[in-house]
Amino acid sequence: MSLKELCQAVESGNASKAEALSRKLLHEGFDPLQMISALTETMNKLGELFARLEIFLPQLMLAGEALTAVVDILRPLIMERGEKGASKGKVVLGVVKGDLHEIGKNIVKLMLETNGFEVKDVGYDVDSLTFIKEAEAMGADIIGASSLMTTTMPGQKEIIELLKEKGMRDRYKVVIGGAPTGQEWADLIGADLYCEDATSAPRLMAELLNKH
Ligand code: B12
Repeated sequence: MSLKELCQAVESGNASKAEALSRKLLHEGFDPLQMISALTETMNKLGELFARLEIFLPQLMLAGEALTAVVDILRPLIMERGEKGASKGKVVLGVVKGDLHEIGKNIVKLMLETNGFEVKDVGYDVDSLTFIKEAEAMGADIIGASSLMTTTMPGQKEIIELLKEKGMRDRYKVVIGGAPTGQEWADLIGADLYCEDATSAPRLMAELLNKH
């Protein structure tokens, strides 16, 4: 029994096998965050196979569903370990317009909540104005925007531009993430922070808020 088998089960889109294996691994004392990180690599690999037409959409969909099933099993455990106490900050979190990739965003939400942040999940395929309206309604500190496609990355930029237009840029920190994004893109669009993964996000976001 190994992490590799779990990755293979997700890769082949076998959700029930992936669920059973993740339960076993947990039972053996495996770290749930280590599992998520290995499975993220598996999904990146699948993305490459998909781009090379070596696998097709149905396989991506099944793998996505299997990963979601595993995350559902890991969630209570990660939550249990979470910090309790005063809120570290309020975050509006969503996936930008035109983009339906929500697995990463859901993991970020889980990690933020278990590390003392309040999160308003605005879902996926969210237009820029909605991010801002939700941030106003929540009195958020941070707007977190995920994008998984080069074609939807401009949505992150649009949020920042719209904040500027409204004279509200100083009110919220804008944090971006998602596989095709990066520090260079964050600098280019003037985002306050780029996070490569969900594990580092709570610490980096807390640092960002404490800076000011
Ligand atoms: C699974 C998947 C799908 C699933 C999504 C299921 C779901 N419910 O989310 C399905 C099958 C539906 C799908 C559909 C499509 N997909 Co797709 N998909 C993927 C795949 C393989 C994995 C994504 C994933 O879940 N990764 C696992 C998670 C855990 O990682 P993550 O999302 O990167 O998130 C982590 C970090 O990035 C970070 N993070 C992410 N967001 C944020 C936000 C903040 C604020 C912070 C702090 C951190 C953070 O934290 C997360 C956890 O560590 C990627 C490949 C890839 N390299 O990403 C392609 C990929 C994104 N898809 C792609 C494509 C082309 C499509 C389709 C257009 C295919 C089609 N022909 O229909 C559609 C588009 C649908 C749409 N409009 O959005 C391309 C995009 C290419 C591009 N233009 O950039 C990719 C890159 C594959 C490829 N190489 O061709 N897809």
